[in-house]
Amino acid sequence: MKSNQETKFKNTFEEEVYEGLTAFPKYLSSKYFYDKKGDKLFQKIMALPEYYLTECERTIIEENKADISNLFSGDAGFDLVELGAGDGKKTKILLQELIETKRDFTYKPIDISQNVLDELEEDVLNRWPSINIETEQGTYFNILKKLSEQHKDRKMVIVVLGSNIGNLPHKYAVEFLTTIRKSMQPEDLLFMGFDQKKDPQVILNAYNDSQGVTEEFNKNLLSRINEEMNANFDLQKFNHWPVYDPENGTTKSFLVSTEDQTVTLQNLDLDIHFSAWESIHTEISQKYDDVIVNWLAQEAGLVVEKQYSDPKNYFTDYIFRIK
Ligand code: AVJ
Repeated sequence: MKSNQETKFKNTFEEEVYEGLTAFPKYLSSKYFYDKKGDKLFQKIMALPEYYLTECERTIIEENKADISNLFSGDAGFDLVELGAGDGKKTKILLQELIETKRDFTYKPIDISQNVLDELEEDVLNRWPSINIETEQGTYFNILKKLSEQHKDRKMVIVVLGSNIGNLPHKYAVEFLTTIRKSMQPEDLLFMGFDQKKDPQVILNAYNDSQGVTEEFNKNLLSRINEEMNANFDLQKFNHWPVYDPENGTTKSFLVSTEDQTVTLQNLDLDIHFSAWESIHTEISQKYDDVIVNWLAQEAGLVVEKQYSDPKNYFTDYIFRIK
């Protein structure tokens, strides 16, 4: 981007909205779902019966917590670094186990939302007043950079739950895993959740729930642009439309313009035209199998040491080490 153009944007959100809405085909990044309202909507999604991911991973952790905390702990203390901690619902099962078995560890939850971190810290300290907890606000990328620069005298276990990696196309997933690997030493572990390929109908239902919460979540991107860029998107004139391709395991979510319309983004001094039935691509939620996960790991210099699945094999948590 040219520097004279750069000055017209207040932040990267504005810049990326400009880029995405002036591109063909149009797109917006799913990382902007998560403002205060988006955080709340995502928590509602995690509680939906159709959004099986959360319950599957909760079961996996519940059933294997003793084994997992043994692997995490080894003989000495460790730092438990959680990327994208959210409300920590599933992590708290592990924390409970680690505390009951008197392990020496520091919980370091990291999230992009300070809001979410404040609530998590308060809740964790209420439950376990003597726990060592150090929260940190930031993007995955900045935090990982910091982690790898920091001198390490302690084992580190990095946890990424919920198939958050699924928002990244494989190329960026490999970059993400490579950045994590660079911050790891031989005894360190990475514990990461990957949603698995399954009956396409089950997947579609998870991204098109009957209560319309996911629709609201997707459209919240447009609300945010309305609020933060003084725009006039009419949310009723866009349809929420997720699709799943069983060949490559990619779920793609779109917002589809139901009519020919022009939207004005005042702060960007920008008019965007939509033809009837033109789309905005807003998210990918990649689904995996063991072959893909092993390939991603291999590309990033990691190896799978152990894996855990739920009884239906909907979801798998993998433990990786550096190769
Ligand atoms: C937080 C990225 C794992 O893709 O399943 C939920 C976000 N999007 N419903 C996912 C989401 C629509 C979620 N991740």
